Amino acid sequence: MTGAGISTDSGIRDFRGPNGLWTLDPAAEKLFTIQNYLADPGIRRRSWLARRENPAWGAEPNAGHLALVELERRGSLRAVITQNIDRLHQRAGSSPDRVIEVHGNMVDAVCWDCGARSLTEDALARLDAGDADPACLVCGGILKTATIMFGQSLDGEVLRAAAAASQDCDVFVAVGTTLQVHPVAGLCQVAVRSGAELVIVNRDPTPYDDLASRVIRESISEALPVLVDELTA
Ligand code: CNA
Ligand code: ZN
Repeated sequence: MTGAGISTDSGIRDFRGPNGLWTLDPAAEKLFTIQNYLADPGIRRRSWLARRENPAWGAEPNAGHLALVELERRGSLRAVITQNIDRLHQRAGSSPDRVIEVHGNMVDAVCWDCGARSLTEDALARLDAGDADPACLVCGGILKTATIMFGQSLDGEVLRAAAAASQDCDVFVAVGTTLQVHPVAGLCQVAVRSGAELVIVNRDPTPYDDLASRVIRESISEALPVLVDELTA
């Protein structure tokens, strides 16, 4: 299971690490709350601007993402459960049907009112053309990226797939996540209860470190290739 920390070496900041978006600017958190997004056109405008500036659009996968592709190539990957919305696992070469995006993705957009799906890229083109808060082209409703904001519930089917994978593995590796966002963080416990070994690869301590048989505090892009070799030796 991966979090924002696997993508920092691709130039995408995390939220809660030492240089994290929220660590440096705690007020940014309110951009990510669904109630604020729905209620306040000003927040939506800021949110679309932030999306447009997101470094993920121009980022390339790093050695951490590639290590998980290699784990799959060696036949040892059950799934990549990711909290990330940046699509870098798929772009690195992980099979899309093995990547479980528990917090959605930023490439797709969805209408809050009618559920119509579109591309974020198209909304950003409208933004560039002067529409600061692009509405749904089908019903005029509120458009947002297909990401899960605070206050939104997770997709039940996606969460079930993540829980099933957690119950069905020998080793559960939590990579680059503070394990503070629930219910996803609880998957560590689900895996351990089902008999899996828990390995944590994260620079900062997490609430699940005591449950882990190994905690690796090194750089993810350096440590993950080594770990993959060890796990498949
Ligand atoms: P987080 O809470 O920001 O934690 C990231 C953790 O990774 C921190 O503990 C860091 O110390 C650690 N870390 C960062 N870089 C490295 C590195 N190179 N080597 C070792 N450790 C490192 O992120 P979580 O994923 O736990 O939080 C969940 C949120 C963040 C999810 O909803 C994501 O959608 C959201 N997010 C995603 C992205 C992305 O898609 N790339 C970016 C920022 C935030
Ligand atoms: Zn609509």
